[in-house]
Amino acid sequence: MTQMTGAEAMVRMLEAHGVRHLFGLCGDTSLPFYDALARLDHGIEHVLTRDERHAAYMADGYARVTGKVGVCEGPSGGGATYILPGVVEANESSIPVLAINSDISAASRGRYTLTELDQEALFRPLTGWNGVIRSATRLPQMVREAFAHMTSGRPCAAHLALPFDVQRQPVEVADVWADASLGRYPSRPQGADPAAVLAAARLLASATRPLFVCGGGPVIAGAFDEVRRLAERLGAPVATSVSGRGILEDAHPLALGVVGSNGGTLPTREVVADSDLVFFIGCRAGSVTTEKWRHPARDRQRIVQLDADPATLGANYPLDAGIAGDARLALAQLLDALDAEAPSAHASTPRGDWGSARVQAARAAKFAPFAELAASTDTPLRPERLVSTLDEVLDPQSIVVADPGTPCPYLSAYHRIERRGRHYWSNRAHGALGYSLAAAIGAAVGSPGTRVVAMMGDGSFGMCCGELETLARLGLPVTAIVVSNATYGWIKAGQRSGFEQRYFSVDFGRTDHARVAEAFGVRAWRVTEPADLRGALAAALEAAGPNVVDVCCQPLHEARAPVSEWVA
Ligand SMILES: Cc1ncc(C[n+]2csc(CCOP(=O)(O)OP(=O)(O)O)c2C)c(N)n1
Repeated sequence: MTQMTGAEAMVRMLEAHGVRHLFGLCGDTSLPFYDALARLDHGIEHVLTRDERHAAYMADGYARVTGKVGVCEGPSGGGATYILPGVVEANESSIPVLAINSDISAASRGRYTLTELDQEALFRPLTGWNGVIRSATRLPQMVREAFAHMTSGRPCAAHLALPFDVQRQPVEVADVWADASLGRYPSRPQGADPAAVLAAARLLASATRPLFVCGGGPVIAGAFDEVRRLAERLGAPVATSVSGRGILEDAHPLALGVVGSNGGTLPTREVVADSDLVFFIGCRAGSVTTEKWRHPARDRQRIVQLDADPATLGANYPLDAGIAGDARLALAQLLDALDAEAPSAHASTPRGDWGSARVQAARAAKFAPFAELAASTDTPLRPERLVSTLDEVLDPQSIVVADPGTPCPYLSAYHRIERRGRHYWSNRAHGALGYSLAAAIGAAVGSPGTRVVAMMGDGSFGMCCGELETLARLGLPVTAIVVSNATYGWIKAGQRSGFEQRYFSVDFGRTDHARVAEAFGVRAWRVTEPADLRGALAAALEAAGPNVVDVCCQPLHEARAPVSEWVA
């Protein structure tokens, strides 16, 4: 056999890039592709989802825990528009997700064919790379291009449209090959310009109160040792964005935790404000992490930035030094440069009360009021009690995914990270409600045997509960915790703090989420009394399969959430 069909070639190209899981849902224009998946022996497991949006979120969660490209698929028309939100989140979060939508045949274009839409134009501004495969002879090369773009430089999402007729056209077998290393990320990490490294090293060495703010970049790059060694050498507190959680375990004396408007607290903000040099590592210095560019302040602190994407450097702050490069490689170069410049000086000597002493004081000030509220037996149950009890019963090997609303600020601030790596995250690019359940399913597929917790508000639950069927069918060890407060609490809190409590169109009815879960065949607990919480959570986390814990919680507008705009 010297030829195969386009559909078969797509399956073989995915296989050749090391793809083992494919999340998605069927459609008329996908039939040849599905038939190839059914007929060929390829080792790819197809995970049938109930919505393309969640297929993309699953691919995202899968990519975050495996270090591999996550792949999702759906049909033309609605399949393409529905898959889009997950592709956008992955792209902006630097997570390599490949979305494939089948498409109508070339001959059907412009004839009011059902599901016709311009997929190329739709995905162009929202992916790092995309294209319509207009001829099967181009298919192998286009798949290779997609993988190369997704996993090199700043990782990104890619989209391929696979027309129906192309799925049936012939492809030469000899053209079907791949560089399997492009199936993982970062695939082609690049070191930094030595002159830029030297300039940054000199600034860091001369700072008296240096502080790091790590984004998701060093986590993606696997720069765990490099960040720790550099921080210890300089005695620098290590703060993170929400996406940077896990770069250092919380038990490390220099781990300051999250800073910014979502999960940051006044004590941690003060450490940022008191530093004389802030080093953004794989962090874009966006609005949330910097509290709208107020912390750090442009005029009082020196700023150094390192990023895999050169365009990010200096986008938000004028830089005293900027380094373009992979965080793991560039930080190793920085350590070497510091050794060469000043072999003995600045060797892990905390300066005055800077460094670990300052971090410990800030952590104590941050956690004291939290612990007080966590001990409260008030009804409805306080979010502090929920997060604190979860950490008491959670196996540290677990993975936790947070939706926006109550989960993101509370978990980002107070959930204890016991080991380095991507074990906790939230969808911080767009913060769309309804992400965590599907991302947790993807993470559970990618990390077999690991308990994965998805914490969501009831607003999020309403946007994702259809995937409880997928969860029940797969029997995965996912625990969904629903913060039930019958309101879009985050927005209501904004109406309270910024609009004189003129509450408008934010409250909805109370759902019994446990009964909904049971209807899908998922075991569930409903908790209304604080005294019952621990038992329910422990039972859910110990159980073998999927489950839901519905917790009636204090709404955000009445709580003391770590959200700086409301605290102020
Ligand atoms: C898809 C989407 N629509 C709207 C928003 C705006 N938004 C941000 S937080 C929030 C309320 C969240 O409500 P819920 O999930 O019930 O959690 P709570 O804040 O009550 O804890 C809304 C509507 C969003 N983030 N995503």
